[in-house]
Amino acid sequence: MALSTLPLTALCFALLLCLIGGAQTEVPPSCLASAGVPGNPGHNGLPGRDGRDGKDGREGVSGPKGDRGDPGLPVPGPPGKMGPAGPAGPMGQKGEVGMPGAADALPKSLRTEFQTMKSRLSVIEKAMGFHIIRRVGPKYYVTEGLQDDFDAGLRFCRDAGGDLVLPKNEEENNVLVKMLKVLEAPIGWIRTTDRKTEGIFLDTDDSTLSYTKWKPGEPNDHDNNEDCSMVYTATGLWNDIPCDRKYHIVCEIS
Ligand code: FUC
Ligand code: CA
Ligand code: CA
Repeated sequence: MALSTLPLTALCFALLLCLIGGAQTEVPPSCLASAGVPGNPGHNGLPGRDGRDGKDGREGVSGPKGDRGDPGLPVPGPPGKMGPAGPAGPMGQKGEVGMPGAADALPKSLRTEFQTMKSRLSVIEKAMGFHIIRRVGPKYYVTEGLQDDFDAGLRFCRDAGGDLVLPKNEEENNVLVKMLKVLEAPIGWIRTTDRKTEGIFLDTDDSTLSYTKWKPGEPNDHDNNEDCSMVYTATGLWNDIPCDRKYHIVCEIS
């Protein structure tokens, strides 16, 4: 309320009392005196307290688009998970010959001796896989006393790291016969056939025979059906015979 309105309020209050009093009786003399010249207006009152906050305004319109940002720093991100393995690439080129190893540093003579001993040990270890073993010069004749057809005999001996026996001299033929006697076998296979050219008996690598011991009149290709060969234990002589017969198998390891 303004300060200047206070005396006016007091005046109106006095006038109101006067009028209330006059309603009961007649107007008192004091009321008749209030109708004089009005006084000076009072001073303005103190400012009132702040009003309550207004309601929130509506959302303004969106501002203009900002400038393009600076380019990012070239910092690599963390590595991703490993992908599945790709297909094998093509084989690379052959590398250069390496430096001489410790063994190559040995004198040539010792290197040769070392290689010879390794080869001999390999032969002996293969031979040791058999129950019956005989040494013939640099070779070992070995057997398990089994009987089968010619091709099974070839496979059996080759699987053991050797070959079906084929004597190359009289001593070897004699050792083969002795082993067949130990087995009480009348006949054993020997590694020569004329499957490639009828009448021409060759080694299984197609090389010619340097030693033979055919029984007189053999090979005769009896019944046009004899392409494999065997040795008779009794005589040590050779004979051509059908390949599907089953005879004792002696192998050579060399
Ligand atoms: C001789 C041999 C044959 C066969 C036959 C019973 O003719 O040459 O290979 O053993 O006898
Ligand atoms: Ca034949
Ligand atoms: Ca024959």
